[in-house]
Amino acid sequence: MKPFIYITRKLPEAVVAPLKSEFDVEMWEKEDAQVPRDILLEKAEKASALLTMLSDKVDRELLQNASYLKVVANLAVGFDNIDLEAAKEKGVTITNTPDVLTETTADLTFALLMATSRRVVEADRYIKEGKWKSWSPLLLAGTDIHHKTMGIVGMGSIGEAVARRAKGFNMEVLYHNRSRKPEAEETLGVRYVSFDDILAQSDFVVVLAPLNTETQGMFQEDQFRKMKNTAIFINAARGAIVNEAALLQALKRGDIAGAGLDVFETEPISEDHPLLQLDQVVALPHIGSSSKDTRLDMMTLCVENIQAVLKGDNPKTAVK
Ligand code: 8YV
Repeated sequence: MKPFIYITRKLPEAVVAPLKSEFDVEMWEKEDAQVPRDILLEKAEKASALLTMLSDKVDRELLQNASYLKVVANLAVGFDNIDLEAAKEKGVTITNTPDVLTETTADLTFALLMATSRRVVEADRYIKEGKWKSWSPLLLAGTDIHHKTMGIVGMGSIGEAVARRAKGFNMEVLYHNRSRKPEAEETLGVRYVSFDDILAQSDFVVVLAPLNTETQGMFQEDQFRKMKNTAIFINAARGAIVNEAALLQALKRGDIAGAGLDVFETEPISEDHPLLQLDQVVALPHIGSSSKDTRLDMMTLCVENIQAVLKGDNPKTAVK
């Protein structure tokens, strides 16, 4: 019997063809719904490999009953949906998709920053709703980006790629990270400061940290109060790093001026969520890495990682 591989979303045939020639492959086919938990558990019990998304919980319960499982290839650089400790105990290799999505995610982060500060979405809505009747000097006046200060929270490779873009806009770039990055300081001219200094000094606070026990709930009412009231908050990392109720209040009170969000505490966020009713919020449906080329590269990397592990080789990008 061929080893069984379960893929939790419909992926293009060309991407999965190399797996299908060697293994028994099944995909969740519905594009408008994610695979229900009971089906995922049932498939995992038979699978040698799973190709998963962030929205699939690969927890102890799933891993304990997955007797044949050798590898979980997560279609994301983040792996906060996976219990790494339980996977290690069970000898299951976890892989992610770093590097291939770095530049694309940095592009989107910058797009979000620009859209929020220059009110691009509001302006588009304004013109399409037929509101553009005359020109006035302060029509949809936004906030400048150039020569301002960006504070990056989480200086991994995506943080560095965003810093490089910021430097092209003549911005000063501060960063806060678990560990200092001397090479980035030297090559990019970024400056390490405390988290409180990021909050106090930045015109743009940009969150690009992974979600873990240290970063969960890092932004509460206090943190927003410490920010400039002209500041714009950008989150392209994980919703749970931020207390969303505190963010909403900060925006309503005017503690900060705006927010660009690609991620939310609960995804998909409901359309009547109060954050989405604010003009100073630009919201995106978690599309940081979503360019056609990059998503294809991510999927291909997942397939290669599965092939490697099932052949007994080391995968390209195992999570350590
Ligand atoms: C994922 C992401 O592609 O890589 C990550 O960690 O957040 C995105 O790039 C997306 O969430 C699909 O799993």
